[in-house]
Amino acid sequence: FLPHLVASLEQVDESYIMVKPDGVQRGFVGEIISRFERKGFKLKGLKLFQCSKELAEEHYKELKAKPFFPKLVDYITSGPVVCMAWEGVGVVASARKLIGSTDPLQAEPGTIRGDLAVQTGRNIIHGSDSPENGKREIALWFNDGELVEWNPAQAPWLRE
Ligand code: IDP
Repeated sequence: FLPHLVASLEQVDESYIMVKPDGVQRGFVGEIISRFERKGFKLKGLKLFQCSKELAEEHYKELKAKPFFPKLVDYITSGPVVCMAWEGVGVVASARKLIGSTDPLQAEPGTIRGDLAVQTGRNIIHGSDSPENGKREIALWFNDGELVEWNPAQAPWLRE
């Protein structure tokens, strides 16, 4: 394999990132967007949004059997969220690292949850857990016309 061929095979992923209602109420929208921007990922969609109970239940349907599910739906619908679609090579895994563990007390300092939160039930941010879920969640939270295809001018300075 020639190195340039290997590089071109690297998968471009999409991650659905959402500032949860506590993150919006606590004033962390700018800081959270900034961390993804600084890393070098590409923003494709962004909106402030009041989510319905139905959408919250669909988004978290894999957790439906959990005892905390009703409280989780109440939490996510308790105020506006900021919905984001981010694109890049490895963005799903990298976003999970930037976000940190589900329990903010277990999350490493330097991560978003490690720096800014103290409880699983108020962990301020969501990030897709697989490239498949990234695509599914972006399609769930955004309409086609809300996503923008564009070429960031910094691209050649981020990846050789
Ligand atoms: P993740 O957000 O780190 O991917 P998941 O296990 O997929 O974590 O859980 C989704 C969300 O459900 C968490 O971010 C958190 O808001 C909530 N959650 C998970 N476990 C608990 C719990 O034990 N108590 C309350 N809320 C929980």
